[in-house]
This record gives sequence, C-alpha cells and structure tokens, in this order.
Amino acid sequence: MRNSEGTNPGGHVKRLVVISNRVADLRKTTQTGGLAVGLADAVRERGGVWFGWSGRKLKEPGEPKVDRIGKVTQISLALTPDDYAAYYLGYANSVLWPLFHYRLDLVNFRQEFLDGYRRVNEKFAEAVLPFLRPDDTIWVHDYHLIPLAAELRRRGCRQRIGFFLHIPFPPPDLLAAAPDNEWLVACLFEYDLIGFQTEADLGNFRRYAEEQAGATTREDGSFKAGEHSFRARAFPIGIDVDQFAEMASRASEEVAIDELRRKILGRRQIIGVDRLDYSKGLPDRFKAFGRLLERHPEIHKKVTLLQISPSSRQEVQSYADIKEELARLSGAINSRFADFNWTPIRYIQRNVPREKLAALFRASQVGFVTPLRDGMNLVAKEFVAAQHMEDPGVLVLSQFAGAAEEMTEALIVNPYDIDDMAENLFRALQMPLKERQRRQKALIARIRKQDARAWLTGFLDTLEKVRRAE
Ligand code: GDG
Repeated sequence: MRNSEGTNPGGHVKRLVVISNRVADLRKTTQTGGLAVGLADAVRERGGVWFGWSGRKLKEPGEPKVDRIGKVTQISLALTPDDYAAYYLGYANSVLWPLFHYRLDLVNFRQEFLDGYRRVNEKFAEAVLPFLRPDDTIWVHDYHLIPLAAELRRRGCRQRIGFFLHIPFPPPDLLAAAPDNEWLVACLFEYDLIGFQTEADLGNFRRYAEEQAGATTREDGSFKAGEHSFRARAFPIGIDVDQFAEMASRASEEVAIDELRRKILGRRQIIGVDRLDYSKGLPDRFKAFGRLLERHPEIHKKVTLLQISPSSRQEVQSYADIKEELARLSGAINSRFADFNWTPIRYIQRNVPREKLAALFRASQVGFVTPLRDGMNLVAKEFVAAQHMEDPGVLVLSQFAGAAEEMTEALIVNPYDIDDMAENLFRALQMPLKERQRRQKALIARIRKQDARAWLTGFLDTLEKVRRAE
C-alpha cells in the first residue's frame, strides 16, 4: 500500500519531479491557466521538485534558478528570445495547440518551429539532468514537452516517466495532417504512462496507435509498440473543491455590494471566465447572449453577462484577431440593447485575483462555459464548487468540453448552435429551485470524487505500478 505522499510502509518517500513548460508561481493568486491551477493545487500539498521555464527571455539564459516555496523546490530556466519564438509561440502554440483543438485552419507549420521545439526539449533535458536522483518519479506535462522523455532516455535516465496531456488528443485523421505526426506519437511511446483527460481522447490515441503505428493494445490500458511497452489511461483533472468553496464564501466587500445592487434591481448575472483563446468559443457565446435578448425582451434589464477574459499569447496573430472580434461584438450588442441604467455585457480583459473570481462565481446565477473544444475546463468545476447549496446557480456547459463527460447534470449545449445556447440560457434563468438543487448536488458529488488529489494520486499510483521493460 502506498499513501498519497508515495510512501511505502517502512520505506522511503519517493520524490516527485514535475516538469512543465512554465513553473507556476505558488505564491501568486492571479495564476491564469488550467495547468498552473490544477497542478499547483496538487503539488503544493504533496511537495517535490517543479522544473520549467521561468517566463524570462534572456540572450544569455545562464544557470537554472532554484527556489524553495513551502514543500516545493522550484527550478526554473530562462529561454533565449529565439527559442521562445520558435518553441513557444511557434511549434507549441501555432502548430500543436490549434491542431490538437481540431483547428487545422489555424495551424502555421514551419520547419524552424519544429527545430526550435526539438532544441528546447534537448535544453530542458540537459538542464534538469543534474538535479535528478535515480529513484525519482518524473511527471512531464503537456504538449510543449512531448519529446522530453526521449531526450532524457537518450541521456541514460532509467526512472519511471509519466506524461499528462492537458489538452484534447485529436482523431487520427486530423493528426495525420501534421507533417511530423509519426515522430510526435513515437515520442509519446517513450513514456511509461500517458494520461489523457477523457475516454474520448484516450480512444483517439488508441486508434492512432493501433491503426497508424501498428501498436497492440489490451483492455487494461497496456500498449506494445515495437520494443516499447507502456500504459495509457484517462485521468480527468479536478480542483481542490473545499478550498475553492471556502474562498467563494469569503466574498469581498466590492462583490457583496454589487450583488446587493443587483438583488434590489431584480437582476441576474451570467458569468463566463476564460483565458482569451479561440478554443473557448467566446464570439458565439456573445452572440448567444445577444440572441437571448433579441428573443426575450421581457428579460431586458433583468440579466447581465459578466465575461472575464485576461489576454494570453498575444504575440500569436490568431489571438490578436479574437481580441478584436470580441471588442467589436460586445460593443455591437451593448449599443443595440443598453439603456442609461443597464449595460448588458460587462467584458473585463484584466486578470482578476482568484479569491474575487470565486466570489463572483458564487454571486452569479448562471455559469456559461462554451468552448468549441477543451481538454477538461476547470472553470466549469470552479463554478459548481463556488455555489450556495441552498440556492445554487446553473451551469450551462459545452458538449465539447472534456468536463461534459462527467458533468452530465449541467445543461449541455452545442457551442456552434447559437439558438440552442440562447434557449438553454433562458431555461437556466427560469429553472425552479428544486431542480437547481438536484443538479447541484449531483455535480458537486462528482467533482469532489474526481478532485485535484484524486487526479494526482490516480496518476502517480498507476505510474508506480507500471512494469518497466528493463
Ligand atoms: C488547460 C486546458 C484543462 C481564468 N481567468 C482568470 C483566471 N482563470 C483561471 C480559471 C481556471 C484557469 O484559469 C483556466 O483553466 P481551464 O481549465 O478552464 O482552461 P486552460 O487555461 O485552457 O487549461 C484545459 C486545463 O489545462 C487543466 O488540465 O482543463 O482544458 O486547455 O482555473 O479560474 N484566474 C484568475 N484570474 C483570471 O482572470 N485568478
């Protein structure tokens, strides 16, 4: 038996080494981005080493920097501006991100991007190597670092290495459009365990492995491809539910006053919170809210949409485009419907501290989460965790968010169908208390069962059990 810290009875604690593109700042509460949030919750509690890019771009990156924060040793590395452009903006965010989110139209493939991606993965391997101990458990995260295990193995690493993909894994036909897809998937085969968010992602991977890479697979998730044997399974990521609920219940004065004002006016709030990203379905979300107002004049002045979307990856053109489109759309909807005492859409482009977000979720009656494609979507789970159990809000959730696989008591919508979204918003706003409570009860039980700790221990326990081909 092994407990959550990875201790063998009478044995020693196995050290966990997490490697991800960015090292999250565990001291900050404005952390945006699901990987940082999900992993920070898990690692802060368990402790270990966290290795990754510091976020700095330097001509001479120098030696990695070592910091100790609570139980975690953070080791961070700077990148050169060229590496940043080719690896981060280029291959990771202009090839893999759109490709894995089914957006072939936005893929911008260039050989120098791929070269930069390989180069930075080699640099990561070189830099982390001196810090590794023979009995460490290594856990690599996300699409930026797919080739890292191969680079570490080439340098003699015999440790168990696991990989978790935070974003979707596309169907084989789509993946085949990437010039280097065979190499990419072969890199995954170097891990001992590959974790996906959902059964659907795992199914896509299995089909690719069997059909394109000649792998044989077994029911228990073990795979054999050439001389490689490994396991692959779905481990849906979660949040620290109690911590988030607690944060939500400590409403800031500002949020409380705003809530009171709306109560007096009999006005309800729909909330959306997303990094500004084309995968999140924001333009169609705004249009659906506009459609709701168009179809139901009786709710004018009785509802607002609060959308919080801090910018991300602004140096990539498709991100600048979406920003412009949203400014235009919110402006058009507001100028069509607004009155001197009512602004239908409040669109905030700044980063809001996590405590305030939690309180805003609690003060809202509808959580509107409509990605066109999403690995999991933690915002859906945060909205549910933040609700009052006696008087909960309603989650409206895209069928294409990984979270929809588990959160079936949400109102599930098609994010490409504006009418469907508008009607479900209306239904959410009218939903009787009893039905809201029933749905909330089921949803909270589900996200509690599959929380941050269950995700972490589920993955690490499985990794420990994988039999390595020595
Ligand atoms: C990737 C996958 C997967 C957002 N705005 C603010 C803010 N946030 C926080 C949210 C949430 C996180 O960022 C976003 O997480 P998501 O899961 O919704 O989405 P991605 O960033 O795309 O994350 C995703 C995830 O990795 C984990 O595996 O679920 O599918 O794409 O926690 O609350 N936080 C603060 N201010 C903001 O303005 N403090």
